[in-house]
Amino acid sequence: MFVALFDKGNGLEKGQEYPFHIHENSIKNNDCETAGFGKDPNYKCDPSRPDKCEVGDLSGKYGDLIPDDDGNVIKKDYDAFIKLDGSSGVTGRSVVIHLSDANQTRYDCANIIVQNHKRKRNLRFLF
Ligand SMILES: [Cu+2]
Repeated sequence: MFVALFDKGNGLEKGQEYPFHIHENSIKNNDCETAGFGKDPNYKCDPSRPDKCEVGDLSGKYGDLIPDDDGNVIKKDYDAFIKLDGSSGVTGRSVVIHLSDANQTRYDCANIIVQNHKRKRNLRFLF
């Protein structure tokens, strides 16, 4: 499955790195705290062994988001472990972008909406 992340730059700053993960819940009332649990903060995955990574640890597998001069981020990667449906699927969950601070402050978030479901090939996160 292709994971595509496209950020139109709503305040992301050049020179900063932003971790991002899939979180367990969908977001309610535009409050990123309602996304619930994301990555285990005590587990760091090895990008060369994505099969050992938490499925939702996108920055662990593919690196943090690094904005360009205009604050835009386009990140695309093939991920063989993310599924759309089922108990471990991403449908109904969310993506959270964090600051690289000690608290992993939740900077922004969005619900995952599956498009082109017939193709089951393309997952896009739009912020
Ligand atoms: Cu997270």
